[in-house]
Amino acid sequence: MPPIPQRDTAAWRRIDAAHHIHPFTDPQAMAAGGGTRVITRAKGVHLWDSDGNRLLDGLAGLWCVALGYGRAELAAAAEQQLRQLPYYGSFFHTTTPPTIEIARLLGERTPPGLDHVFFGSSGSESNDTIVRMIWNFWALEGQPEKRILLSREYAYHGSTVAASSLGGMSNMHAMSGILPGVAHVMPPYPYRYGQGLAPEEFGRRAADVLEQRILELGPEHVAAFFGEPVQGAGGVLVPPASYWPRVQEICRRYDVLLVADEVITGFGRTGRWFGCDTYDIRPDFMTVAKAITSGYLPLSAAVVGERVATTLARKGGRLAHGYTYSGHPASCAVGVAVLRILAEEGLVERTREETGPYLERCLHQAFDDHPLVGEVRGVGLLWAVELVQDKAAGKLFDPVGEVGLRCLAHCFDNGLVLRAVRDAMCFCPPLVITRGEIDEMVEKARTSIDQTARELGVA
Ligand code: PXG
Repeated sequence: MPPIPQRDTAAWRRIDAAHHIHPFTDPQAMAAGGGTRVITRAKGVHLWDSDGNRLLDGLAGLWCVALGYGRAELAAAAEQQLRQLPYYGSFFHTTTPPTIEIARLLGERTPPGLDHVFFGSSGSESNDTIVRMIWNFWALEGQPEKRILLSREYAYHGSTVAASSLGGMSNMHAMSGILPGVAHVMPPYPYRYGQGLAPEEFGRRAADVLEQRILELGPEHVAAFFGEPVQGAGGVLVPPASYWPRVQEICRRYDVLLVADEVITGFGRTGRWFGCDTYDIRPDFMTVAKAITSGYLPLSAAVVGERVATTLARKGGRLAHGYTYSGHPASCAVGVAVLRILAEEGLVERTREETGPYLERCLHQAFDDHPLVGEVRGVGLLWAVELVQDKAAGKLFDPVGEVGLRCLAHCFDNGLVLRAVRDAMCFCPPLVITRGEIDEMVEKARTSIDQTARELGVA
């Protein structure tokens, strides 16, 4: 076969349009917008596309490239492992050294009592793993009728059948329906649900909605509650301090297992190793992925707490579950290197004490008084600036989402990648971002939001 000839951007776009089905993309809108953007290289917090444009990546890829691009240590860890043992699985009593090593490191880093891990290649897979383990657990405990799974509106837990059902994205449910026995409750999102209430009061009410739903369904039927410590893809929904303690109390009261989906919040993003540390959550399971390898190779884990792990080990017999790539040695080797670098470079502490607070100050300074901005919210290096129709009344745009997309287009034109969730402009830069780069990011966001405001005639 002759080698594929070097393509120019127009050729790439043509071929891509003909053959590549993109996730979460409307092909007609993509064509109307000039076709796909071809990213060809990256270094640190910057990307370059095939037209030579330089972009600051304010979203760390898809919320994952915590250590930034071009880390030679990560490439070296992958290469070394690929040369020594590129693949072996963990079915049928086998494993590999990096798989063992990262299992140990995860046990050490995660909150006490979460010491057992089952590997996958994506957050979606790990959430599906957890669903199967939950159903299995309750059956082994003699309560097979405990099957209902609760989660929240605007949650994102992935795109597999169970994960997309758990997610609270109505467009995803519209595409293919959801599993029976999954129900969604109100998230702690005051702009949509809590007008006029003080944050802490609203946080308590949001938790109480969970309790009401458990009582309606019957606690004997409710198996688990899934929640991201901070809802990421739902628009960086930061819970009031009153929310998680009450949710945990409710889950305990009705013996509902608690799953903390840390796919975005894990590995320093909120300024502690896990969102569970920031919000003092002691879950029965944790889902981790994304930053565990800084996105360099696919890896995820279902972290299983003592109670479930003990039952599965004592009564479960042969676990009938697994993926070819569970515990993939090259992914695990990169994961081990990521965890080492996060610790050696003090990136978790730096996020908590330096870069996180600096970004917070910069965003408040730039946007608190901006007429288009209703709220600046976030924690660590995970932030959102929500654009609203009426700042004084706290009123969202109707229809929601168009202004966010318009602003996002300006961001790209100004050399900045963000994520628009409805009309919330979301920031999740690599944890290695410097103060100077934060200045660049916020300045570009400000220019883009100003342009959007001018077009809408907002002074
Ligand atoms: N849980 C959470 C909290 C996530 O954010 C998943 C699970 C699923 O992980 P996988 O690896 O199966 O994608 C995610 C993923 C976006 C965006 O644009 C968000 C995610 C993935 C891709 C895009 O907001 N979150």
